[in-house]
Amino acid sequence: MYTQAMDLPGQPEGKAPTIAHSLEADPKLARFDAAIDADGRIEPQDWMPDNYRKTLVRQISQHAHSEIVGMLPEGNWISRAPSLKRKAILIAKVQDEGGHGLYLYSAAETLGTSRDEMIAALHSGKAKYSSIFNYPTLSWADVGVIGWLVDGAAIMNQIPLCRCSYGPYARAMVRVCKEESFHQRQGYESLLTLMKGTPEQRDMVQDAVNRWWWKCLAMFGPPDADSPNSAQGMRWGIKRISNDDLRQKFVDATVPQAQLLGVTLPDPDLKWNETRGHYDYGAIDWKEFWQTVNGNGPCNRERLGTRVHAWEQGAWVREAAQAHAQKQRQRAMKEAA
Ligand code: BYC
Repeated sequence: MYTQAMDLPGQPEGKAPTIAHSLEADPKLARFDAAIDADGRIEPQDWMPDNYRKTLVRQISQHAHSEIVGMLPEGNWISRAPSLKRKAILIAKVQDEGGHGLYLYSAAETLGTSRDEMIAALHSGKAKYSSIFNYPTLSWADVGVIGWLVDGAAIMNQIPLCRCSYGPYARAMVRVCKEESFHQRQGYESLLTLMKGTPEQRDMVQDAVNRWWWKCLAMFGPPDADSPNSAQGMRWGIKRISNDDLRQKFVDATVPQAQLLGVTLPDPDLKWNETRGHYDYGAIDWKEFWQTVNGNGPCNRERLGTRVHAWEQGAWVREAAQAHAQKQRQRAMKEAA
């Protein structure tokens, strides 16, 4: 359903060129810029500007937080899945999201930030995570719609990150995208099944689509003109496609899927624009988006509360794992002596 292609009209390389620094003035910066200009990879041992490091820690840790907070809305449905098959699929999916969080925290750690620091920033409310996970999952159809639309939006955003200039992040994203593809398909397949069911089941799907559609469009971030981090992120080859261009790609890919499914996307302004070769769509409620990003969405407090509680309840597991590792190390040293 989604391709690896990233070509956009009028944006052949997907990133703006960096300004070359003279070798004599700052050889380290010149080497870094040359690597970025040549579309090379920056690795943990390479020199990098402080702001490049900071930007990556911000984005990768926010991404990791989104994965583990993203386990919660769907996790709520594991005990209520309608069949053993759906329960097994949902458990696997939620477990995958936990795994994505772990790859991403590990990628961020290669930049010199500890896992404890990142988790503390999440728990104190200082760090952001995706707005989308602050909305409730009211029915079983929400689980299918999250797979179809939320994971669909995530793939659209994350495929370009497989070519991010920072090696560990780019490599983590390859596996994440493969797993997100499975997530998207299982969601869509679950909705296809519901749409073949009773009128009540079809209404439940339509209701879930109505509640999630606009939130998914906002998930790509503010419009390009109001996105303070985009220009630098694109110049450094961290972001490859802008927020608005990704949003447009998502709308264009999703409309035919909605038609096949038999649901209506809740936007009277959604129509094909022959001149642009894209679908036009209506206005996104950015006020509501910022309210949610800033901690005042419908479920922000509940989500953070659940995370903090899980962290506190899991303290004994972390302590036991550390004690076990310490014992193993001591045993290995004894045997080596
Ligand atoms: N929610 O200048 P901008 C998943 C913030 S997990 C909250 O455009 P940037 C999944 C942004 O951080 C999906 N905040 O920023 C998991 C910035 O604030 P700060 C998560 C948002 O970084 C489980 C400010 O707004 N995906 O798919 O250039 C189950 C200005 O924005 C949001 C990722 O994290 C938002 N939606 O671009 C199912 C992908 N949007 O940091 C699915 C990696 C923007 O300056 N991240 N903000 O205080 C990215 O690609 C980019 O960071 C973003 C934002 C496109 C999100």
